[in-house]
Amino acid sequence: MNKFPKNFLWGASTSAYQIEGCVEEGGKVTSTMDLYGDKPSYPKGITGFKEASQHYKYWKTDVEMMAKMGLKSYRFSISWPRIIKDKNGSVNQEGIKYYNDLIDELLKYNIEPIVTMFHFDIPLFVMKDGGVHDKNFVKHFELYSEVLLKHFGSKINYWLTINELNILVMMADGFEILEKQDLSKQLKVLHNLNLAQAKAIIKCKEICPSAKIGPAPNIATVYSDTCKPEDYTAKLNIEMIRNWVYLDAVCKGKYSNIFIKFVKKMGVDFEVTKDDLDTLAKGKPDFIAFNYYTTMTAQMPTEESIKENKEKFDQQKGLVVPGFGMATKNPNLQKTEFGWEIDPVGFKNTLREVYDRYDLPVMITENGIGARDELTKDGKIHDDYRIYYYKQHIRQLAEAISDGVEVIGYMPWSAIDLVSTHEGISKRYGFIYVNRDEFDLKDMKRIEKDSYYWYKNLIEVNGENI
Ligand code: BGP
Repeated sequence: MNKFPKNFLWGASTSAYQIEGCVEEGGKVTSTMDLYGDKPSYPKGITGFKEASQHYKYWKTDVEMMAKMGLKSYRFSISWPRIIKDKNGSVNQEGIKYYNDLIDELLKYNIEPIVTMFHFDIPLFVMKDGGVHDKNFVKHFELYSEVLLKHFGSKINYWLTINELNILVMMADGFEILEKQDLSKQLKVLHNLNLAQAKAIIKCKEICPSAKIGPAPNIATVYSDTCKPEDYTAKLNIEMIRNWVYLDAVCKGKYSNIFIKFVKKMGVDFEVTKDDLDTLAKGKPDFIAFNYYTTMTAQMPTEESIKENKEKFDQQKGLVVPGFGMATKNPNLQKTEFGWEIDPVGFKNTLREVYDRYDLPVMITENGIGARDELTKDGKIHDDYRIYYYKQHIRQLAEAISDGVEVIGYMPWSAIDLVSTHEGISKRYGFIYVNRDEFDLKDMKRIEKDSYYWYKNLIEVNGENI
């Protein structure tokens, strides 16, 4: 029996601000992520994103190495601030040329380019024009998506709208979108991002009718900490605000009644007009892409458990809403050295839940393990823990497919080493090592890790050896 479909898109992922560097080159304007690393609140002792892996300079070498690894697809993001120069929508031709060349190079090697329109990096001119909670945001994003579709549409079969829309909303302060957590503004961010996404989907259907387009949130099955009914309520609450609100908006074209009531009970206005609902209803996706790293476990918090909870909030942990739900530890799971729980069976379950709920094909656009890889004296990187992580997850992916989930492709994080969203370059994810440290750029040499050769073999036999 074949474990994976014949044209399964084995691939790998990156994002522009984490890999490109060279932020002053190519007519790029400043983005929120360029400044993120300079913020007083940014963790000390780790690099920001200005140099990253200098993929802007080494893209040809990188693509050649990806081709030698046998990748069938490559998921990357286009940097909005490399494409649009100002609030009037002037287009930066250098940026257009850069991505056209990159796409052509991928096609030369028969690698399917899978393009994320927006992965966390917002041009500063958009922020100055009201920011993400302002209606202008939708207009700016619609215009940007139109430019992308017109310039690259003839070569792109799969588009992704917004990376981790849900995480952007939940961590709005962390991503420089809002000064502080503020539910009323976060709801505006949520709704604007949903409208912007719907507009991009509508544009895609108009300009590139044969292309497919989907969202790319970060989705995680949520367990109930115990079989206490209150904990199960917390599970339902947390999964609603962590997963389903976002996918409901794009796939069903509406917000659930329970979510609307929840917002009212919190005493916050959430304005959704008839026109907005029409837009959401027209902007339905062709597939669902999602990023999966781990699951979450929820309990109904008490004053005491909230006080005791020391978890810092990031993409995968630390979510607390008093009287509603709180993420807690799962004693059945091991953790990565950066504290994220490892849950391969949860991967299968998440795939099944998403497919079952929305009845659309799915694509995995991130999955992987961040680790402090070591370059040995003989120039090798023995990342057996990464191979082990992938084996466990790809086995569960095969099981999900055999259970009936329609999966288009698997693009783990990341193709090459890049700067982590908030933990520097020492938290490495790549199949390809980049020889630099937090602040010493060394020679930026690219070196294949053991996992590179392992993944190459797996792709060669279409995953049959898993
Ligand atoms: C996802 C983001 C990626 C990437 C990844 C790993 O949330 O989409 O951009 O950063 O997580 O996370 P981190 O870099 O924090 O380890």
